Amino acid sequence: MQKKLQEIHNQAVAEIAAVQTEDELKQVQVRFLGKKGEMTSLLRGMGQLPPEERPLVGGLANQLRDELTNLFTAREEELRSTARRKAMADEQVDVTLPGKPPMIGHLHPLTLIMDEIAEIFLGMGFTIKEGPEIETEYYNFEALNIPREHPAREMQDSFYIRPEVLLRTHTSPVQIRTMEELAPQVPVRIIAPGKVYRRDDDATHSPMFHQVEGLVIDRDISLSDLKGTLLLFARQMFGPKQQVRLRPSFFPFTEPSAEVDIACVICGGQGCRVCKDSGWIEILGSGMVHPRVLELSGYDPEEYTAYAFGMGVERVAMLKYGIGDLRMFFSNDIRMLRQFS
Ligand code: 2NM
Repeated sequence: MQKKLQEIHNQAVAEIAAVQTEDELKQVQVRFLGKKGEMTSLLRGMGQLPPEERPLVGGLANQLRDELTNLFTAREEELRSTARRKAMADEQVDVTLPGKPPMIGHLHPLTLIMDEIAEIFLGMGFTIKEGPEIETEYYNFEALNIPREHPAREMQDSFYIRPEVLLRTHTSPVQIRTMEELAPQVPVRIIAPGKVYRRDDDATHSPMFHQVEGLVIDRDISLSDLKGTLLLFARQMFGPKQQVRLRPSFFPFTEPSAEVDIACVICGGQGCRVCKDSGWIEILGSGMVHPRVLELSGYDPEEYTAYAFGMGVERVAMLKYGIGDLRMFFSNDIRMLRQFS
């Protein structure tokens, strides 16, 4: 019996030392001290002993049970604190490590150029006007003196939503709405920046693009006011020595009409691929607002004159940044966009 107690002791000590988790320890504890465990069955066997040996063996068994209970408690505490230390080591953060810099967004190059254009005209006393991108034929064509048979009216050039309703093909409807709103007040000095839509899609045309158009109405506004204003614009946009020239052109809504060229920003006027060896690049359409357009929107053409102009923002951005393909602005390639942060 005493030998058996010694064996249980040795066995338990070895197993307690070997376990690595509290669960394993619990299983060992049940096996040795539980109701159906080694100690219980040993104490049950006491009945077989001669009565005079029982007190001694009983005392030794109690002693062993107390000793094992203490060992289990001590080992449990040890495993618990090891687990706690490991959890804390896993959670440890080195606060001296450099952080991961967050990705910071920025304005799109077209927005930057549009803001820059707006800023130049704001500096000359213009205010900004906006209007709907879905327009009626009246504001988009009729009020601009664009006749029904005009090629620009053809279905294949515009996005129609339903008869007489379409996505605006230029921002001129904003000028018309402004004239209706303000007539016959003068002076009017506004620019209308925004998105416009045409059924085109290649290296130089996108179905959606951006325009900034301008309108100035007052008494005695002349073509020289137009030229002076656009020369100032070109010099602030492309440099103080920038030259401009006006070339006769035609638009239904202006008379006379002029295309505005700037000396080629790529070759400085020497002749290159971009300016097709002419030394000049077209950046704007412009003209004196047609008397019929003024009259339709409430301004007496006998009393007031006006000039207007329109430019493509993508075109200005391509020239300013030396970008060859318009589709670069809409492909959202992060390597391209990052260059404008
Ligand atoms: C252009 C060229 C010439 C223009 C005319 C008007 C309005 F509404 F006042 F008549 N707005 N914009 C105009 C004139 C636009 O873009 C190439």
